[in-house]
Amino acid sequence: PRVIFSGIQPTGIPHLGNYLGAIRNWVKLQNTAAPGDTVIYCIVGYHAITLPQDPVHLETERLNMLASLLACGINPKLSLLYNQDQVPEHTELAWILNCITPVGWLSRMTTWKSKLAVARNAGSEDEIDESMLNLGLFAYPVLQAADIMIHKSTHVPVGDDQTQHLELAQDIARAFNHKYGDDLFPMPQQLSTSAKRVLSLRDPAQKMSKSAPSDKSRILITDDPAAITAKIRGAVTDSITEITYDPEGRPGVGNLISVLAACTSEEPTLDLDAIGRSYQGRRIQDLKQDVADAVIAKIDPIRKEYERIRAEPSWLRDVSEAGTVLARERASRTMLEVKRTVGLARM
Ligand code: AQP
Repeated sequence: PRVIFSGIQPTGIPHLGNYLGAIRNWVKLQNTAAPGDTVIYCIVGYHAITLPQDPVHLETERLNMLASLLACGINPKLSLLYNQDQVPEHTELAWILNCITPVGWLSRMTTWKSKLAVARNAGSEDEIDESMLNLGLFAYPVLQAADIMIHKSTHVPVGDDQTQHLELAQDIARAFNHKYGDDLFPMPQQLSTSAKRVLSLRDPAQKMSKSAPSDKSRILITDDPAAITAKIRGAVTDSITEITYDPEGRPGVGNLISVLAACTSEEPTLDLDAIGRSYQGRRIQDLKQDVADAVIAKIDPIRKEYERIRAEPSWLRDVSEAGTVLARERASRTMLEVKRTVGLARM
């Protein structure tokens, strides 16, 4: 049986990229899991604090993310859904893994290298300066490996941007098994989605992101139809009037076509060129209207569900607490084995 695990940071309401690229697939995996499979989704607060967060805001975002995942269709009766920061075994295992992970492995991570580059060239409006390059940010991929390994996960649905981190988790699992001569941890496999990366509506050279400064760059799952229409009408494209699908040369238009396809079908093999051709002779405004309608059809039921769920914080806390209990049971079993293996079990 498979143990499927993935996580998301409580750094803001999920956007269309998080939904189409990750959460929608999580729901599908949950609903198609075989008997005996375990499906685990985790809100990773300890990852969020690797960058500065306002404490009051973070508390709210953790509840918002829980409500968002439930609104998108994660069902706590089918999936183990919980907050990482309520399960101390994650950080306990991370420390032990820190002690077998060469620093060189982490220095090679492209996420770290790009943050380093930004910080070194920091201007006044840059998001990261050198003081933010903390040890937690550097060691983040080890905590991610611990998140996966604490549940002995076998399958991890994450986007291509996470491939390097997942390979690192495999290296760490292998290093642990090798050092202690024990096959305690299975090799976690990446479960990729065929979903195209959703790009920023303001700058198609960037992906859509929770933390980008402009609200207009992303569509949130809580946006109402008027907001969605306005953001898509304002999406940056290019000056060519003809509509063609050329994701490299025309990323703005390509992004609209791929969002249209993703919202109207879950079929991964959908022919995006053909969709582009079907708009021949029509205006970009027509395409944008169709994209807005398709996004609204997908997002609006989720928004309504979110509003209903978010109005019940005590129920949300019950869901999180029930998840915590189950997650701790699993995690403490692994931790006991790990501590026995390492020589830290008894006094
Ligand atoms: N634009 C995107 N298109 C497709 N998938 C995306 N994901 C993120 N952005 C896009 C996928 O969403 C999952 C959860 O992401 P995360 O919260 O762990 O952080 P992230 O990848 O760094 O996403 P954000 O939205 O850009 O958040 P911030 O701004 O907090 O860093 C992942 O599976 C990711 O692949």
